[in-house]
Amino acid sequence: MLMKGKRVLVCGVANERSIAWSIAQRLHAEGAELAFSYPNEAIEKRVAPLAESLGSSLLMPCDVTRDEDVESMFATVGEKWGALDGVLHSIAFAQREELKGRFVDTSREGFRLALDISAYSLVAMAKRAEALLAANRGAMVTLTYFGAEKVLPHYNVMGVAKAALEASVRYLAPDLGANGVRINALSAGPMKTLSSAGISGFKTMLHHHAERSPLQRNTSGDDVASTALYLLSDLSAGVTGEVVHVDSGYNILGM
Ligand code: 0WD
Repeated sequence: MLMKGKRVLVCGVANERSIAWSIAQRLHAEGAELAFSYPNEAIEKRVAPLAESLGSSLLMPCDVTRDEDVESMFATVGEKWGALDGVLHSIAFAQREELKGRFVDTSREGFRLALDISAYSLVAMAKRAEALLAANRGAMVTLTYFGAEKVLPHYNVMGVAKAALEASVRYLAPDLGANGVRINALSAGPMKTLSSAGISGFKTMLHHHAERSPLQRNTSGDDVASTALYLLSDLSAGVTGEVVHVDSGYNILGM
């Protein structure tokens, strides 16, 4: 049991298809005690029964666009638990109209919102999580995608947001590392979830990935959960600031 006696805050479960949900289940199976957050009441209704099914009694509101929400979430964790072993950031958002057509048409507001929710939120969370994680030499993990590195059709402003997210992981690593806290990104292959449904042509991406990737299959929730477990447990004690690809090897291809 790699996570026995460890406490992890999971942010970004929207429903049972969420990547964060696959990870939460694996952490629980390895003995972790979990807390969850939700951004609004509609998602609270879906997350509450899921959290309960894993014996979690700590469920907190947190819309990451609001500093006061992030502040009060970590204050609550501090009051209830005193310290943390892990934080999972599995959050991203872009307006639907930005995920189709030409990137050059991205609006100022659409750009701001995507970067705020998908990249800055990690920095805002790291700032408040640091002291709680330092007590247990804990770790943070965020979810990213290949669209940060290369151009993919329709990923548009989200690719730019993921590039900012990955650079933020690198810049956060020495800050947090000085207190014994690690932070890494997990770059997952395309998976069918609520968020990915908003990307125009997503089915074609899935098909292409299964056909062309070295492992000749799509990425599963179990694939991602296993690597997240590694990154949140002591198995990766010497690893920080990395982007680890869990994509059936797709990113190594030239053609
Ligand atoms: O193919 C995919 N699905 C991939 C996803 C491949 C590689 C990476 N990722 C990333 C996503 O970009 C994201 O960072 O994984 C992360 C999780 O995405 P997911 O599991 O695919 O999607 P979903 O189940 O929708 O969870 C993302 C959640 C939101 O869901 P909705 O669908 O309601 O937007 O992020 C949360 C919310 O729960 N979220 C917020 N949380 C707090 N404050 C906010 C917010 N303002 N906005 C969205």
